[in-house]
Amino acid sequence: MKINSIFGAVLLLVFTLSSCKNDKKQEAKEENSTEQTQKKANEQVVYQADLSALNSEVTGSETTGKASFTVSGNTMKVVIDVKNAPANMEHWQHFHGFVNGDEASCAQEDKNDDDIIDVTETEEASGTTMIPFNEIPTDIDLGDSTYPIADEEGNYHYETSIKIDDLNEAFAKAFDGQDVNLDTRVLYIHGVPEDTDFPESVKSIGDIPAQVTLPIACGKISKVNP
Ligand SMILES: [Cu+2]
Repeated sequence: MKINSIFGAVLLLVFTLSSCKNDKKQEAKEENSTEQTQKKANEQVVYQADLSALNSEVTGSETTGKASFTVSGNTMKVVIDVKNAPANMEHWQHFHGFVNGDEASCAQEDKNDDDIIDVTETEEASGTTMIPFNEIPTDIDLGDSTYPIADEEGNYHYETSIKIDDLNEAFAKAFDGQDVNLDTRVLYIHGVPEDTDFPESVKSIGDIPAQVTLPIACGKISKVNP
C-alpha cells in the first residue's frame, strides 16, 4: 500500500512535469507566432533624403534639410525639415523624376553660365516636377499655395500622411500609368523672395515667376531598410 502510493505520487509528479513542459512549449510557439504577426503589421519601408543647398549665392545662405517617407500599411508619412531657407515665405517642394522610370539625380550644372541653376536647368538630371508636398499632395495641384512657410530664421517643419492607394492612383493617372518608385526620385525645395533680381536668362515653368520655382535645395531619395 505504501509502495503503491509512493509510486502513484512519483507518476503524478512525472506527469505534471511533462505536461508543464508541453504547456511552456505551446506558450513559446504562440508567442512566436504573435510576434511574427505583430512584426508584419509593424513592417515599415523607410526612404530618406538629405537636402543640400543649391543657388546659395542667390539665397545668401546654405539651405539644408532632411526628409523621410515612412511607408506602413496603406499610409506614407512624409516629414520634411528645412533649415536656412529664405525666411518668412512659402517654399514650394516636390519630388521630381523621370516618367520613364530612369534614376533622377540632383542638378549640378549651370548650363547657360549665368551662375544660377534655374528649374529648367534641373530637367536633364532630375526630370520633371511630380508630387507636391503641400496640403493635399494627391491632388497634384502644383500651383496650390498651401506649401510650408519658413519662419523668421528660415526654418520649417512639414508633416503629412498620404494614403498609398490614393497616391498610386493619382500618380499613375498623371504620369502615364507609372509607379511612384520613390527611390528613383529627388526632392527639391524652391523659392526666393519675390523681389530677387534675376538676369533674363533665368527661366521658369509656364508663367510662374522664376523666384517661386528657383531651386534652393535638393536631395536624392533612397531606401533606408531593405
Ligand atoms: Cu519642385
